[in-house]
Amino acid sequence: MKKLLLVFLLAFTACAPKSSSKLDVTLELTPSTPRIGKTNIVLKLMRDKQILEGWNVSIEGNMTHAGMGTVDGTVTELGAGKYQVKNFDFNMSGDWVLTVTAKKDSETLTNDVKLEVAQ
Ligand SMILES: [Cu+2]
Repeated sequence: MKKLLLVFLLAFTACAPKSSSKLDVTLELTPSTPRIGKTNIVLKLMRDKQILEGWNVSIEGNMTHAGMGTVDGTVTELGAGKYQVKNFDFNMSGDWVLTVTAKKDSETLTNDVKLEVAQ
């Protein structure tokens, strides 16, 4: 009986949702219309209308077609909910998805931002 209960608990743990919820991301790009090349990005991050301060933030860019590597950026915190990514390398034109992830303590928030990069 005890063994059965343990199996049950393990199954429950595996199905529990991850600590993950919606991250609101606002992008400011320089140049403001993204095109191929190095781009400076300022991310404004909020959750439930609260700015995120002191979070560990990462960004990863992927294109929507197959056969391309991901592009990473180095994120530094500016304060007041803003985080900067210098020289993010949009190395091809077309449809991109930027996955922004913010971690603090045991929480992980993430969201995808879609944008089109011109020639
Ligand atoms: Cu591509």
